[in-house]
Amino acid sequence: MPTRKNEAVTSHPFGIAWIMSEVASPHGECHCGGTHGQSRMTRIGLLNSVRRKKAEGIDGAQLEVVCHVVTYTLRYSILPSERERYNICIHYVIASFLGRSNDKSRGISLENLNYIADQFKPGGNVIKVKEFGNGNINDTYIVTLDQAEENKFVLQRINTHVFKQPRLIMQNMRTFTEHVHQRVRSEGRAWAAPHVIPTKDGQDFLIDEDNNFWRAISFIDNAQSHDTIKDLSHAREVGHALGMFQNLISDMPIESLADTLEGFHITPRYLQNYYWALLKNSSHDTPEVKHGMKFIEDRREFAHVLENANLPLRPIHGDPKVNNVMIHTETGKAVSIVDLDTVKPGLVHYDIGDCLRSGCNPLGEDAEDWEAVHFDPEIGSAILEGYLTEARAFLTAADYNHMFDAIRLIAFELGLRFFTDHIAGDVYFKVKYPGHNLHRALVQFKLTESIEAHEVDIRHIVKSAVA
Ligand code: GN1
Ligand code: MG
Repeated sequence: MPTRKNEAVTSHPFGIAWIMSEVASPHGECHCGGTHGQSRMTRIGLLNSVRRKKAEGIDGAQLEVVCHVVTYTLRYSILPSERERYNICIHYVIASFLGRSNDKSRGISLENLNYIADQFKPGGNVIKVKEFGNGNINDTYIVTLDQAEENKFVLQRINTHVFKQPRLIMQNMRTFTEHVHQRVRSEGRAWAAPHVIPTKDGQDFLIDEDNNFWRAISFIDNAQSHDTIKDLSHAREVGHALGMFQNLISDMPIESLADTLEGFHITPRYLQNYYWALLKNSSHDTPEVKHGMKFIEDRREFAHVLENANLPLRPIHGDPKVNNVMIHTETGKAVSIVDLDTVKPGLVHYDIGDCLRSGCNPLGEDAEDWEAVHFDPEIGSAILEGYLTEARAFLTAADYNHMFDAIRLIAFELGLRFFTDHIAGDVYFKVKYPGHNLHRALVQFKLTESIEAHEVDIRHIVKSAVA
């Protein structure tokens, strides 16, 4: 009798048969950089692992990782030797079967998670803790309680390699929430701001015995987010949400917010980190890496455009990508922007650029075919229209002059960040397969190219949205 998990494997849209045919396909061999015989070794090794582990039971998500690994090794000749490619493949496959990857995010037992969730529960008993969302930095879980009201909350383990002073995040969250609750009350808006749920002994966070930093925040009911824009009305709502968010915090003194992540969105700093990473790590001679290096070199001067523009520091969100905007499930209206770890002083242009680079890329950050990635000006126009209904209240003429630069820069910057992390050995962003960061970088570079090609349109869109 097959186990339930084995059934999931065979009925998975990719399926074992798919992997086998993909691995055996001639296009794979000509891109893999090895000889026929060597490719077979990779193939046989992988399939043996898959078969061995299949007998133990694997699920669809794990199989997806396998697919990524297989297609990666065939598509990119990034690793210097066939033997190395083989070893890394096997490492990732096995790690994914065991429920671990190199993302440093796993390894917490369900028992521990339940125990930690229990320390925060605002009432009732914990009945389920489930991984949630697809954040690249922190680990997020949804906790379900056995009570009728407020029966869910969000539990997060903050990545302290990235956020070195997580207490500052909690401090900002308190300041921010108080301010926004007051503003929303006085202006009578339908807007939800997630709040901190304290531990049973009244603390904002919990540090477990392995020194992990945990915090809990309220769950926004009847709302959901999407990874890409669904239609133009969704685009307008995403833009509107960002305008509303920035407007709600526009009167907070920047001194009241701590800098939770030094250097965040300062593109010249990322450029410096990139050169460091190149110096410290060897072997950059694959076609994809060479392409990325040339792409960055050609835009080296441009990296300074916003930092040199004399724009004012204001409170910003820092990460207003499409899937951080919560949309009401019935009305389709935006009701909140979540992920408040990078609410801090910055340039509103970082937010505008981030919202558009994420919203106007219909194929998404993980687009399978990076060469097909493009910027959609129609979506851009709808996002800006929604944004400006709120943001007109606080933007100045100088702000408008740098909108095109912002959109181009943040796409480039994210590509640069992913690329640097690839060169540095995947130390910052979580990855699901070897080469994931390189792939993500190629997606953002392609998007940047498309933004550059649409310069006249985008400048025109900004002008007409402002008029
Ligand atoms: C990271 O973890 P997540 O997905 O919320 C990153 C953002 C990037 C984003 C790209 C603190 O955000 O800057 O735009 O990935 N956050 C941090 O998806 O670096
Ligand atoms: Mg984030």
